[in-house]
Amino acid sequence: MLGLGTSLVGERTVGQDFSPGSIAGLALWLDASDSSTLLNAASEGSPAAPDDPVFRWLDKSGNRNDAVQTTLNQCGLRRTAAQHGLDVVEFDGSNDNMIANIPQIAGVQPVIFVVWKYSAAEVISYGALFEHGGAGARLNAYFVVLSTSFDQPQPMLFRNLTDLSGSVNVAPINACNVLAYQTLSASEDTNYKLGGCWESAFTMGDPLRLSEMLIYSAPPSIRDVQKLIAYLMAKWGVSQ
Ligand SMILES: [Ca+2]
Repeated sequence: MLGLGTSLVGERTVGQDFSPGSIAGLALWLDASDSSTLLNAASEGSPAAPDDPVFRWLDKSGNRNDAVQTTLNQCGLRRTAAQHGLDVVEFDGSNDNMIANIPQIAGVQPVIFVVWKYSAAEVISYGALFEHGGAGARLNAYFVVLSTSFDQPQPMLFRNLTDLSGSVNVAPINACNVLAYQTLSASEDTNYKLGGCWESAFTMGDPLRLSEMLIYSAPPSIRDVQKLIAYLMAKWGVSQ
């Protein structure tokens, strides 16, 4: 673990030409503000029109770890100018989801940055903005929070952190959040399901919006984590 606290979000100064790709280890970069990456066919196709389903979300890391959904009614929708003037992908909280496969690197605990917004005060049962799959991984996905733009527990982000069995308060409602996590298991981090749980019996319950997601297979330095959080907060109009 990096052992970082919430204080590291205090640094906001990042050059406008900063790119997450300038920091080593970037394995996945999903950026909803780039409409050229939200495609209307699983086999790639063309950029999705406003409010249309997104079948493939192109990975901008250069690793081709695209997130994909092949079933029409399980696709998230492209929502334009939805957050700080930028597009987002909206998942319905029912059955929408996309899956991105990140090649596992032995012994490495990935660091994840995510910008998201949820529209309800609580999440039902095993809600999860994303979780990872694989043998045994569905039962326990352990993460540690490196930084958050607010001080609230985030069980909705990952399934079953601590045997969740009822509704969980996820206030504040409709606030855009920037979070950084490091996984505690290096052996189960391969398949990331964005926007929903693996088990269809468990749902988010209400729509959620995903703005940007970064996964680093090589944990960035504390300094670079600060840069990344500052970049995401400025870009998506998130204040402390
Ligand atoms: Ca749906």
